[in-house]
This record gives sequence, structure tokens and C-alpha cells, in this order.
Amino acid sequence: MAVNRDIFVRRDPNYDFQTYGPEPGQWQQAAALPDQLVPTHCCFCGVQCGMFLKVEGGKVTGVEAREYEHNRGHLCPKGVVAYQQVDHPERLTHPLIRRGGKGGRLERASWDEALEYVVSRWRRIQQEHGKDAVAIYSGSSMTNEKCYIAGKFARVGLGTRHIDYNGRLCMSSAATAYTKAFGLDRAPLPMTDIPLADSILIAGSNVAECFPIVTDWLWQARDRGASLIVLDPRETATARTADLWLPVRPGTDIAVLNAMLRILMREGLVDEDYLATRVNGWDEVRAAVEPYTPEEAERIAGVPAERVVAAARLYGRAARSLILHARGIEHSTHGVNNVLACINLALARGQVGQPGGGVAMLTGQGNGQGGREHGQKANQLPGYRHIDVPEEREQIARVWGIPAEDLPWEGAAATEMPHLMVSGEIKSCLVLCSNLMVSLPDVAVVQRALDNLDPLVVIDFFLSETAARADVVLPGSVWCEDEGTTTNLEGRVVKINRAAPPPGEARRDWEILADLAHRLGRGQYFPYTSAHDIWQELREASRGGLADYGGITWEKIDRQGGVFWPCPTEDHPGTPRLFTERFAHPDGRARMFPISYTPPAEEPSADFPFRLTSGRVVYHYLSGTQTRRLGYLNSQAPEPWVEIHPRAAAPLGIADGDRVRVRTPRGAMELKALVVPTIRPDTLFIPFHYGNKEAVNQLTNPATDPTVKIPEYKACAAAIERLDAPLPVLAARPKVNYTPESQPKMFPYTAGETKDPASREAKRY
Ligand SMILES: Nc1nc2c(c(=O)[nH]1)N[C@H]1C(S)=C(S)[C@@H](COP(=O)(O)OP(=O)(O)OC[C@H]3O[C@@H](n4cnc5c(=O)[nH]c(N)nc54)[C@H](O)[C@@H]3O)O[C@H]1N2
Ligand SMILES: Nc1nc2c(c(=O)[nH]1)N[C@H]1C(S)=C(S)[C@@H](COP(=O)(O)OP(=O)(O)OC[C@H]3O[C@@H](n4cnc5c(=O)[nH]c(N)nc54)[C@H](O)[C@@H]3O)O[C@H]1N2
Ligand code: SF4
Ligand SMILES: [Mo]
Repeated sequence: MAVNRDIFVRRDPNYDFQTYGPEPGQWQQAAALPDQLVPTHCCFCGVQCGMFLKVEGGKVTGVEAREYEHNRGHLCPKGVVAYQQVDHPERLTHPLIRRGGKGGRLERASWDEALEYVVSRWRRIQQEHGKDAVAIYSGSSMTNEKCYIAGKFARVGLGTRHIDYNGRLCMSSAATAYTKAFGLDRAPLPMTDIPLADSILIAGSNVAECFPIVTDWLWQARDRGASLIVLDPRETATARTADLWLPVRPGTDIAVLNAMLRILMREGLVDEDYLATRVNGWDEVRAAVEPYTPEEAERIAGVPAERVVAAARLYGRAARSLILHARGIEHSTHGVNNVLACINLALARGQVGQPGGGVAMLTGQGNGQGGREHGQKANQLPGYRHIDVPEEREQIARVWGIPAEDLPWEGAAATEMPHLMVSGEIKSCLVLCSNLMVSLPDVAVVQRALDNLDPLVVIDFFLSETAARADVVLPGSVWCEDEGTTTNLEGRVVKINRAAPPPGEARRDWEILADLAHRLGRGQYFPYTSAHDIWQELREASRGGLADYGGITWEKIDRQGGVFWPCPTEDHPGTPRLFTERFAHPDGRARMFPISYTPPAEEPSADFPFRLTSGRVVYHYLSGTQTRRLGYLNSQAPEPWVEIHPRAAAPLGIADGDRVRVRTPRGAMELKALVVPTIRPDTLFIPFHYGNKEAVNQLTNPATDPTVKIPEYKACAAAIERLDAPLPVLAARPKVNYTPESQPKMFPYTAGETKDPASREAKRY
């Protein structure tokens, strides 16, 4: 029998791009094909390393190096084993329905039964309680095409205002700060620019473990003589190789950053020409940093004054200086201000827009950048348009073929949704690509919220902690069972290719959403037969927006090794460097904002004397659903631990490896102590990749930044003791300074209300 080799690599006669891998149903034939290397990218972090997936006998069996510009054949420990998800024995291969009510068991169902059940429940709920009673909670580990269709499904398929996504928990504060300061939210320069810097300040990022491939670019800069400064409460692997480590108290970075700026002013290291010609707001900033002497920074942040001075000089005297920041400063009740304080430094030095200079966020999730551009954020429409701006609503309504008045208005932020679920305002939620039970703060509230839904519907490929509580579980596909694009932490759009079909009855996310839309009677708006159809519509929808993908084609991505947005026309090469001439505000100038230090929402007390912070380790990814199932990775870090300094541990009788209890006003957990000299003695650190009794989010403070509602994962008050120590009698009942009602609401919830449409610019935040 002649084998159809075209199943694996073909030039689609309709399009101008290569498409790889078998369609569902072609599996048998694929098995007879010769081995293949499918070019694609890693599914995990925002670096999006290029890789080849090896396909043998129709199965994905390994990875091989791919010389992509930014990772040049290298992969970190997660990238090397990502492919093992494909044939994993715990993959979900058919839909599940919980029979017998909330206490019942998840049992096998057909797609028809599962989808009809969901649609009939949604119809009833929306008839009785209005369209907004059904919500979507989405994620950024998905292709742009899937993120786009998630947003369109909410607004057009369901007609609900409530859609938001896990980027809210990740770096929404950075996105807002960049929009405020520059008028546009993207890292302004490619990774390959890093070696051009003469001094690099890393603010709140564990680069070596979270972006291992970026380390290589840092070292290239160091080999050229660049200095490296690390601002972190822990002496991370990157800090250990740095010229200067600034051991900041969690939540107090502004004091250090402002003091550095004050020193630049005092020492004549400010670029007054640049400030005069390209920036608004310098006078206010100059006045605002005046109180932050090095001694004041030491008092607030615990960083020795002389190190603050040394940092300002290393940074300020370099011809090219770059600040890289991540969640260490962004996961904060003043996360937006933390980032703005970094931006103030970079602008004062006249660096933003220079090759190798300025400031850049290290975007976390695989498609963390693209995930916030195509309209799955509460206040946003595709192309980074704002849902509250009339002409932007008109543009998107036209592309979607609906009247603009049918487009819902802003909905709740991801961190607000649990409270609307508890109060009953949201009655059903479709979760895709998120594991709320591990990732949201204050798990107890989240559990109550999810259990109040009927139905909770989850699309995942493994039974995550959230899927395990669902009423309906729909089996999705892993990244290499579908194709599409992602946008990496540089703003480079890359192509994900298909290496295998989804297993069993599992389907691709976009097919599931399109099928649901058809069953809801909205099929005419979701006529897609391939991911490429969605891509073409996404390009059209983004055209003319801030994040303009109009000129990017899949073929061009292949040819150029990725394309940086904005890319308005097909003959445009894309834009690796932003702001070289002008910023994206209408007047072309950047904005500085005067920033003052405000403490974290919860400070240590006699009963909770430590500052607890949380984050990542190299072996696990986010909520751990994926990496805890990959043997090699999990064997390296099978359970959580708490890092504590020997000087703090000794008086408590805690030795390395002891079982301890960590408590905060919200709860307690038991885990192993790791006594290390690489952390501030007043600080504790717990990795967040674990679920149920091992989730640090049992402890974290759900207080959020008032502007963007990002939680304060990085600083709350905590106590620690040996497990055999008696529970202490507290001086007072723990004061929980957070209730849903105490938080200023970001979005109005009553249908029809919108925020004051007075200032168009304000809308973009
Ligand atoms: N291995 C691995 N890599 C990942 C991920 C993963 O889960 N695992 N996730 C990806 C995603 S989505 C993200 S968002 C990124 C996150 O990347 P990072 O932000 O680099 O990672 P985190 O561990 O969250 O926090 C970074 C550092 O902030 C420090 N920190 C804590 N509190 C403070 C503070 O108050 N001030 C300062 N200056 N520093 C503080 C912590 O000690 C930690 O070293 O990583 C991406 N890459
Ligand atoms: N305490 C504490 N909490 C934190 C943080 C912290 O530093 N400290 N970090 C926060 C940050 S930065 C982030 S980004 C969030 C992340 O939090 P989450 O987004 O909740 O975590 P993930 O593990 O990415 O969850 C993704 C889920 O979707 C599935 N999935 C992956 N890809 C796909 C896909 O293509 N389609 C579908 N349908 N499913 C898919 C995975 O199996 C997994 O179950 O956590 C936040 N929570
Ligand atoms: S650095 Fe990020 S993208 Fe690269 S292999 Fe590791 S997890 Fe994957
Ligand atoms: Mo993230």
C-alpha cells in the first residue's frame, strides 16, 4: 500500500506555510511513516526555546537541538522532557461527568452528552440570571489562536462580560506599568541585545531557575565586562555570580530603587537631555525620591546603605544599563508602582530605546505576552484594544460581524471571580488552561467558590486539582497536538507545529470551544476548520491595534525565525526594538510617575514575625500539574519545603530536614525545613508548585494591587515552628485584613455600568 507521506510534512495548497503532523484519524497511516523531526518550541516558559520533536513510528519519542536565534540549541531540564506529556498514562482521553451531584464520582461520558449537558445548563442559567452568570477563566499557556477564540467565545458565544485569565496573577502589574509609562506593553528589546549592556540590574527574578536559557545571554554580557546587580531577598544562583547582591526585605523594593535614583541625581548621572526631549514628569519624580537617602533605604528595605550606593554607581556609571524584572517585584499590592520605579531609573539614565539598554520584563508563561493581547483579559479586545473605548469596540464588532452594542462591557478580574462565585453572581464557569486550586491565593475561599458552581467545567489534558473538583471535564490536547503561534518574552511570534494527534477522544481546545458555540446557536461566528483560519481572523482583528499582527504570516515566521510585533504589513520585517525614536503615547513621549514607598498589606507582628515569600524552582512549572507527572523532574523536587536562614532556625530548634509548621493568619501547612544561608534571616520561602495540603496558597495573602488586582504572593506575615512544638497561644486573634468587601472593585458588576469614559488614556490601564 502506498503510504501518504504528505501526512507529516506538506505544503498546504491553500496556504503558504508548512503544516506538520497527522490529523486526528490519520494515526494508523502515520505509524507507517519514516522518522521525522518536527520543528517547534517548548511548551513551558516565556523564552519559548526552539526544539525539534522526534517522531518515530508515529509516536513522539524525544527532542533534538534546534538552532533558534534565542536559545541556539540549548534547552533547560523542563524543555528536555516536555515531550513525555504526549503519551503519558494519566492523559485524559474521554469526557467525564460527575454523576449523583457534588458528592458523586466523575464518570466517562460521550462528547455529545457532556457538551449538551453543559449547553443546556448554561442556557437555563443565562435565561434565569442573565448572561453574566456564566464566566470563563482562561490561561496563557495556550497559542494565540486559542487565546483569541477564548475571548471571542466569551463575548460572542456566551455574551458574558466575565472573562479573565491567569496572566492577572502573573504580571498584570508590569503590563499596566508599561502601558502607563510607554503607552505600550511589551519588552522593548530582544534577548540577543542583553550582551550589549554594560550593567544589568535584575529586580525580583530568579533567572537561573526560571529562565535558564537567559542566563547564557547574561554570561555573554559578563564576559564582555558587564556588571551584574541582583535585588532579591534570596541569594539565588544568579545572585551568587553577581557583582552585588542587594538582599531586600520582601515588599520594600521601592525604597532601594528610589534611593538609587536619588544618588544618580546627586552624582550627575542623570541624562537631562533625554529627559527634556523624550519624557514627561521628571520634576515630580525628582521631588518624590528626595526623602530616600541610602540610610532610609537601609531602614525600610534592610539593604546596607553602602550597597545601595555601590549599586547606584555600578548601574549609573555604565554607558549601557539594563533592568530586567519579574514577579519578585510584580506580585505585590504596589506591583505597578514597583515596576514604575524601575522604569524611572531607566528613563533617568536615558536608556530606554537604546540597543541593550533600558528596562524589560521577563514574561513568565509560554505565551504570557500573546495571552494578553488577543482579548481574553477582562478589559480588553484583540490587538490590545480596550473594551471600553467606543471606536475600538466598533472595530472588533465589525470583524466579528455583530452590532457593537451586543459586545459586553468589562467583567471581573480573575482574582475577583472567586468572590462572585461565593456570592452566587457567577453560577457556572468554564476553566481552561488554569489550575485555580493551586495558583490563586487563599485556597480555602477558592475551594468554596468552585464548589458553589453548577456546573464547573474544566478543559485540561491532565486531571488537575481544579479538574478534580469539576462537574464536567473535557479532555484537551497538549501543545504539540495542535498548531498555532505563541509570542515569547521578547515579543517574537513563533510557530508551534503539530507532531501527534490528540490521544483517544481528546480534542483541541479551539475545536471544543467552536463546538460549544455551535451548540449554543452561535456557530455562524465560529466557522473555523483549522487553527490557520483562526490565525487569519486574529491578524485581521489586530490590524491597526497596538499589538498589530496584520503583516505576520506563518510562512514569514518560518523564513525569518520569528517575527516581532508590531508588524503592520506583509513587507514589514517586524519590530525587535521599540521606542528607538518615540514612545507609543500620542505625543511620542514617555511618562514618569512619582512613586513613594508603601508597605505590604500585611507586615510581621509578634505572633507572625517572619515575611513569607513564594515562587519557583527549576524542576517544576507553575501549578505542577504537568511537571509533577514527569518522573525525572518530580524526583528532583517531589514535595515542597520552606527555606529558612540558620540564624533564624537555631533559636527555634529547627535543623535542616526537620518537619515544621508554617502559619499565617489564613492557615497552616506542614513541610520540610531547608536551612540555608542564602536567604534573609527575617524571610521564609516556599515554592508554590504543589496542591492540596502542600499548597503555599493556603497561607498567602489575597490582598491585591488596587489598579490591576494582582495578588501579593511575595510578602505576608508568617510564623514557623518545629512540628513537635506546641501551638503557641496568640496574643490576639489573627487579624485578617482582607475581605472581598474591603477591596476596591476594579470593575463595576452591574450589567450596563461602565467605568467613567472620561479619559481614553486611563482606559488602557
Ligand atoms: N522553572 C520554572 N520556570 C518558570 C516558571 C516555573 O513555574 N518554573 N514559571 C514561569 C512564569 S509563569 C513566571 S511568572 C516566571 C517567574 O519568574 P521569576 O519572577 O524569576 O520567579 P519567582 O520564583 O516567582 O520569583 C523570583 C524571585 O523573586 C524573589 N522575591 C521574593 N520577594 C521579593 C521582593 O519583595 N523583592 C524582590 N526584589 N524579589 C523578591 C524570590 O526570592 C525569587 O528569587 O517564571 C517562568 N519560568
Ligand atoms: N503563591 C504563589 N502563587 C502563584 C505564583 C507565585 O509566585 N506564588 N505565581 C503566579 C503566576 S506568575 C502564575 S502564571 C500562575 C499560574 O497558575 P495556573 O495558570 O493556574 O497554573 P498552570 O500550572 O499553568 O495551570 C495550567 C493548567 O492548564 C493545563 N494546560 C496547559 N496547557 C494547556 C492548554 O494548552 N490547554 C488547556 N486546556 N490546558 C492546558 C495544565 O495541565 C494545568 O492544569 O500562578 C500564580 N500563583
Ligand atoms: S528555558 Fe523555558 S522555553 Fe526554554 S526549555 Fe526551559 S522551560 Fe522551555
Ligand atoms: Mo507567571
